[in-house]
Amino acid sequence: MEICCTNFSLYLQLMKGTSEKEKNQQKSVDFESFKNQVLADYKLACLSREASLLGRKEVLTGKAKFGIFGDGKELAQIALAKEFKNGDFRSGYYRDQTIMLAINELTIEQYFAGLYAHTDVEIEPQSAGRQMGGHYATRNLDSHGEWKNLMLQKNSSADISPTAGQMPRLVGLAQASKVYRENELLSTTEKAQKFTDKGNEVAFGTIGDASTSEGPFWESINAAGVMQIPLVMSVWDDGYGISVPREFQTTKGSISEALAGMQRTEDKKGYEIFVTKGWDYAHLCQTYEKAVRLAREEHVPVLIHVKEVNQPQGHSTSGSHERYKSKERLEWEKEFDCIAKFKEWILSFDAGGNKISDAETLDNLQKEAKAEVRQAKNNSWKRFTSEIQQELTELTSIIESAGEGSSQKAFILKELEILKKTYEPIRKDLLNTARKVLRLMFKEQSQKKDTLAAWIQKTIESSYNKYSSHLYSESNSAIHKIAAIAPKYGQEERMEDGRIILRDNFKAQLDKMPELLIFGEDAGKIGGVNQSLEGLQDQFGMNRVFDTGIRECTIIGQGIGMAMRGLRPIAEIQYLDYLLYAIQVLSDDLATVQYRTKGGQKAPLIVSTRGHRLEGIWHSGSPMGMIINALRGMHICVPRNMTKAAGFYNTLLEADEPALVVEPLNGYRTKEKYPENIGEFKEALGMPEIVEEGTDLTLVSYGSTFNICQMAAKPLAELGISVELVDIQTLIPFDIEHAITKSVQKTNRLLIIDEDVSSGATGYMLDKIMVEQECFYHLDSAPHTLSSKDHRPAYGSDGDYFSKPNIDDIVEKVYAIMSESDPSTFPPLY
Ligand SMILES: Cc1ncc(C[n+]2csc(CCOP(=O)(O)OP(=O)(O)O)c2C)c(N)n1
Ligand SMILES: [Mg+2]
Repeated sequence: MEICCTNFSLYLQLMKGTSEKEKNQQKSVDFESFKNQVLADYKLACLSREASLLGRKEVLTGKAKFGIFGDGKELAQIALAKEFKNGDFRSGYYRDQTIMLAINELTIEQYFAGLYAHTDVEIEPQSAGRQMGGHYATRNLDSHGEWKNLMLQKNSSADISPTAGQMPRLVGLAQASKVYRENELLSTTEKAQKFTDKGNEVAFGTIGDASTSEGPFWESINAAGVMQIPLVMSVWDDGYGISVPREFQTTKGSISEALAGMQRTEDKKGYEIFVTKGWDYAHLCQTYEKAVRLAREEHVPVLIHVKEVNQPQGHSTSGSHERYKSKERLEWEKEFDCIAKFKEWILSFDAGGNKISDAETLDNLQKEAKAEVRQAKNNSWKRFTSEIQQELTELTSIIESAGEGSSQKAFILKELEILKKTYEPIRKDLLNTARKVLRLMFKEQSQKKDTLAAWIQKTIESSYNKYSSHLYSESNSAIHKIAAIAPKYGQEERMEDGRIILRDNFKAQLDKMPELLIFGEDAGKIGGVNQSLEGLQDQFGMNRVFDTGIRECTIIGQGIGMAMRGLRPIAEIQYLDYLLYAIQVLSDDLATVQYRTKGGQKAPLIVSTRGHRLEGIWHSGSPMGMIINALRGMHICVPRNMTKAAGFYNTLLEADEPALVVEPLNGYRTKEKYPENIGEFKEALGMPEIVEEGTDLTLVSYGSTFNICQMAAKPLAELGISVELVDIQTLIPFDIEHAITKSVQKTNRLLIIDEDVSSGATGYMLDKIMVEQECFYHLDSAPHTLSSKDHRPAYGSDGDYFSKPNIDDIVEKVYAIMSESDPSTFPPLY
């Protein structure tokens, strides 16, 4: 189905004979291949349309859950796909089935497998049934989680459902081309050959007209205009966002008019803005050819506002568009249906007697398309159901056999009958019946019952791979496979500010890894607000260490997109408090990349930020509970000093997983021992450190608060209390080897302290320790937590003292626990 036709739009012009010179060239053009190309496009448009029509039926008859289709957008997408080359990337949304079909990265069978949620990745390669239909992706990793050669295929980053959620990542995908083009040392490395041909790749973005209202759209468009990166942005403008019309969405009711100020001029860089119509084949082809050439060759971002697009079946399978579109609009949509218009154009085409086709041929192509789609759908359904049928046959015989000799036989067979009568049963129906039958037999003991129980367990276990694998990397570069290396210290003890250790470590890594980039607000010229990147831009250049605008969401997007193209970005968010501007993209996009593709894509982005104690409501937050709950799928490191932080960066740079490192804000000017093996030592994740041994109570904490807990150890010792200090070091993964419970086995008391709100990260830790580690067996006192006040921290040192756990609070909390269990030794203080 692939379309390859160079100079296609020029050809159209030539055939129309718009100038004398062109007329003369006309003869040299092969009309036959042009004609075949147009007919192939027509057939593809029909195939895609039939898939939409039949897709809707599959949902309405209950075989698929939900459908959202690309009908009405076929022609524009065919024009776009003509310009899509190997190595290019798409970052789009649920209307793009025709692009995916045209670039040969989706078959009609796969499209239906997606609708049915087929869990076999070979059959449903977009997401192995994890995402609803209409969410597309290519397989960019091999079965071991290693990069394929992305220059040998056309690539699509994996779609997400939040509207405009594709935008931040798009910026990074396009920026990668610029990074590769401007850094020859990098683009000529062997590794880079899998990702680039000197930065000639284009990133294609698509979005609906209404979703341009979202903040990430504007932020991304501005960032791409500032950076001048090869981004080709298509807006499919059908005039509605579900039912809300364009006039409620966009200033002047037109995205190209609203963005007109971004149009580049002779002396100012900006966008090249194109306007075209979704039903005008010739103009669409000409527009895309021009626009993509500009982006590819000159790295000018372009916007293509595709107007007069329609949606013949309405928004999705939930509801009909008759509810909100006027009669006139609905009639217009019929008249200006892009396939009907394409047909008219083909039939009226006449270049000096050369015609493309007649009505009968086109009707036949349409009929062929219909038959092919129906056949593909049937094949897909058969494959989907045959697996479950096999499981059903197996279960039926197990249940029948279990029923024999059971006192509950009549009830068991009744359950089986209900299952057998279920129309198109799914796994849930099978398991539901099996588990009910097992419960019916709860008082019996027989081998047949055991066989049933074993079947249930086996089926649940195998569902892990189907529905729950790949939340984290399963490749050889997974975090847990990276061996730790301790920092080494020489004879002479050298003490340095924490920031120097970080800086020198980044320097060593930048030296080693040409694909490493570090960027963020103030990260470039001044070397970071805390000087932890001091001098690195001078040394490594503006392409490796650079400033960005103040736009956290797209800083993360830059990181995601570049990480998907083989680069190793460290994206800096200036303060932890401002991570909230990026939490949506981190949570919805970055944290789900591996999971939503079942290991088909990865984005090993490291997000670096600094947080915890400083001053004022928005410079001292520590909302770790929110972060860990939003970012499952990422690793979260909370080092207590900069040597630890550097150790985490070194581990993460060897791994292929996304992670967040929260540097302790008050640690940049604190003296630390300077390791000799800078850039080499690596900290293991999920391994708490027992920093001080003790016997009376296990005190668990992390980050800046840990340092305060350490200060509390001395006054506690003076009170006769010996605490065992445990730094958890990473919140995700959390204490893999249950070091905390091992400590409590000795002390029998537990206190967890941090500076999040109550029941935030302390609630998470308590659950892990009590429920997962079953620590309660070893406790002689109730487990306790100590966290900050539930309001944001007040400004100033007194604000800090009264908002967050301070040394006195910690000492007294530990004392109170001891006093409760031994009041004669530790009489109450108050
Ligand atoms: C952040 C977010 N808000 C709301 C939705 C629900 N939603 C899904 S599609 C849609 C309308 C999008 O319209 P448009 O961008 O014009 O695309 P179209 O469907 O018309 O192609 C809405 C509101 C969503 N998916 N994500
Ligand atoms: Mg729309």
